[in-house]
Amino acid sequence: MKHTLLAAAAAALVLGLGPVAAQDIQDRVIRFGYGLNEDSVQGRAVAFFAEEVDRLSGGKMKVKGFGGASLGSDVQMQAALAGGAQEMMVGATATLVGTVKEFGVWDLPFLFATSVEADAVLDGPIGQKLIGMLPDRDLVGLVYWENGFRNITNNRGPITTAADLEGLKLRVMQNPVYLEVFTALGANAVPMPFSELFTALETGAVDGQENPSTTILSSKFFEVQDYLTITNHVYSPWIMMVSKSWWDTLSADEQKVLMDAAIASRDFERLDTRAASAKALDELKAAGMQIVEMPPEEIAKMRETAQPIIDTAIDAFGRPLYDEVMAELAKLR
Ligand code: KDG
Repeated sequence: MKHTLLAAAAAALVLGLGPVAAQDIQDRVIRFGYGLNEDSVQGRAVAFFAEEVDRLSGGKMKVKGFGGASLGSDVQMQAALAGGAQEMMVGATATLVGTVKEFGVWDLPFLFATSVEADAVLDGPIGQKLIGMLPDRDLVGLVYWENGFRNITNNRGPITTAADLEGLKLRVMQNPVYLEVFTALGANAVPMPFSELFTALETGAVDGQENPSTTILSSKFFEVQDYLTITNHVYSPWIMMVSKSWWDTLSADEQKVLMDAAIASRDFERLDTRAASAKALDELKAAGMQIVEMPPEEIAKMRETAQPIIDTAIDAFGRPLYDEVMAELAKLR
């Protein structure tokens, strides 16, 4: 080993590459689970992360992506990471609220108005403060990715008013705010893991669902859904996480490789999802979906109906945190 390092250092000096820092990096295989398809924003970003980790570790750290919820749902993977049975995952912050209640702030309807706001707050001190709450639950958060602004699809008919949600059997994420907001709007809200959603739509077990347009496209929901209504009713983040028991076995060099690759993958994913989102509506229209926008006055009715549920959620995770987020947003607006 010593001779190898000396040879590398000599070669680097000859080539003018400067001293080669000896890195404490072992051969490792890292199982990285995610819920969307391999050919999705999530899948492409995991592949990018894997390439970055391979490059930064000199080929020693190998990330194996497992898409399509093949390692389980978001909630199941969170448990696997906490138990040390899986190394990494990316999933919705909305499904973390049962583990760290403060993560409920990110999925409040109508919290963020733009991706610029979301990036600034999530990557800023408040986003990092919440990430700092994860190690107590045996999880390590690295970065936030963008899932995106969520829209409603269904098979019953065009939804152009808040009242049109009445009686709609709507799948929602496993999060109390989503459940209670759509229930208050008159829908028959059904919490369900993402991995069961396509079949539920295909069989008619549910009439509709809500997700960003990029997910509606990459998950081929257009094959089983006729109508799309643009509501942008909530900005939904993803979070990349590591098993803390495994993270603690890594050297500082190995942790830096993962962190540096995570930051690069965050920037890649946000560019990719925003480019994909700009094209998704045209592609969904070409695939046969009827697309309408919810008029502003109807969005206002949705916000009014949602407000009591939002207030209850804020009290549950703590109004000071909400006020801190709103103060940050006020600086940006
Ligand atoms: O595993 C898939 C989830 O990470 C993500 O897509 C969550 O938006 C989500 C949904 O509707 O479940």
